[in-house]
Amino acid sequence: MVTLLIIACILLLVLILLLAFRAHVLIGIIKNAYTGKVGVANKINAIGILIFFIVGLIAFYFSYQTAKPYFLPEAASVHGLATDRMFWLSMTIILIAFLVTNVLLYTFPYLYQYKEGKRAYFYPDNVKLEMMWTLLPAIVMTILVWMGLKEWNIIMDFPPEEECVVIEIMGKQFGWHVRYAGKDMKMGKYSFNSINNVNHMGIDLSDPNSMDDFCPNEIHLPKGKKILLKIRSRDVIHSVYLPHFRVKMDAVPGMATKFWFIPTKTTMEMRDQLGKPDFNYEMACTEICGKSHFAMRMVVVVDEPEEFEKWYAAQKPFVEENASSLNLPVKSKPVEQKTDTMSVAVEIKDTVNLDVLLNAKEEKSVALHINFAPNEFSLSEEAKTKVDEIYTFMIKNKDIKLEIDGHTDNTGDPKKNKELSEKRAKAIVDYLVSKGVKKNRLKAKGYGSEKPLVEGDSEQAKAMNRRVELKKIN
Ligand SMILES: [Cu+2]
Repeated sequence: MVTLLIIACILLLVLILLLAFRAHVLIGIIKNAYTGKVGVANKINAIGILIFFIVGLIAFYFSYQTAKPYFLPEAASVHGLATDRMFWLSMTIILIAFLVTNVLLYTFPYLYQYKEGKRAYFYPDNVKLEMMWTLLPAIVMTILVWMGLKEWNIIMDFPPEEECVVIEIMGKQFGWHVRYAGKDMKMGKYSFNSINNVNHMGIDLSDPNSMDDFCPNEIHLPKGKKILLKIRSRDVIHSVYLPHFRVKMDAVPGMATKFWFIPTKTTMEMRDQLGKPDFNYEMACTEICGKSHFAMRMVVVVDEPEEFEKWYAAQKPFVEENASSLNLPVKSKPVEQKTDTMSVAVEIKDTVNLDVLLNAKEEKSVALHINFAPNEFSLSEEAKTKVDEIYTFMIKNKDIKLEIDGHTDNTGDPKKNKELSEKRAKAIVDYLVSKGVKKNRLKAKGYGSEKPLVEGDSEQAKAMNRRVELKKIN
């Protein structure tokens, strides 16, 4: 940084010197003191231009070296390696052309500066030279375009869906939702009419194929297998960006786009290669889509195929996980209503303002009413929408650490309530960590029904007491 600043200062100084000499000549003309002879300023100009070029080249080199640590590592996909090769080939050719033209441009004023008695050579045209500098770039361009087109055709040659792991991606302000086809390997239909604050992707719940589709919090991909992304957007244009795989495709409202690729390195292999044990692949949004655009991040995990199979088999279908919020009967297991019900008989609508925590004293806490299904501790899609606000808050305020306390109402066994509240608090922490918040910034605690917010047994009081509290910790 300091080096760059020094170089910038030197360049500025050279520019000021050149301007000063020019001003000196012009003032001479105005004052009639100018004799019309080419003075020493001409020589100094020529040397100045040369120095400008040399200092510029050194700055160019240093800026490259400074930026190098931020370059992406070697691509982790098959087509990524090919596109990177294309990129660096183009860069090399551009660099050569840049050096040749600029060396000529900056050295000629010095070599051919004014000398007494020397006259300029009149050189109107040279057909051979003109043919060369027209044809050479044309041929190089044609070869580059032809190579690029060949790669592009491979990228755009989609394999049949049956050969791929299909992942549906939905972008919305501000987050991603993804869906896998479930055990039957058939993705259910979707319709924008079905979209609500639980069913973010508009999954058509009347389609039998939708029944086992699942919507995880992070994307898992099997190494070496074909991945097909089917991309949609709910509101504005977003852009699916998986930088390490060199995947980028816009998510456009009203139309489905797609991209396919083959990942070649597992998360573990990449961590070893980079020497960063906490490295994670990610899916980001690369379209400036609104004020919380930066929060559109989802962790991507590349597994060995066997691990992927295990993960896939362990996922719970969307309809099962959100049965209570979707008002669907739960088929898989009967619900025992003995502990804290978390029923939605009375729903508390929070207006979340987490900013009050920023300058608050230790004991200040903010209560959030997040609905869980009875006896359940996994987060429904509706709950995730609320937790996403905590995520956005934590990403904006990088230094803040939070304690997440789970509270239940006083229905049922206090011991079980305490366990349940702890699991719910932990589920929130796990979700935030899965989105990329550092683990050491979060703490989960469960209080069960020990610390009610309000006294009483009314449904309203119970609903008020079923909550999560956020506290700032140091
Ligand atoms: Cu976006």
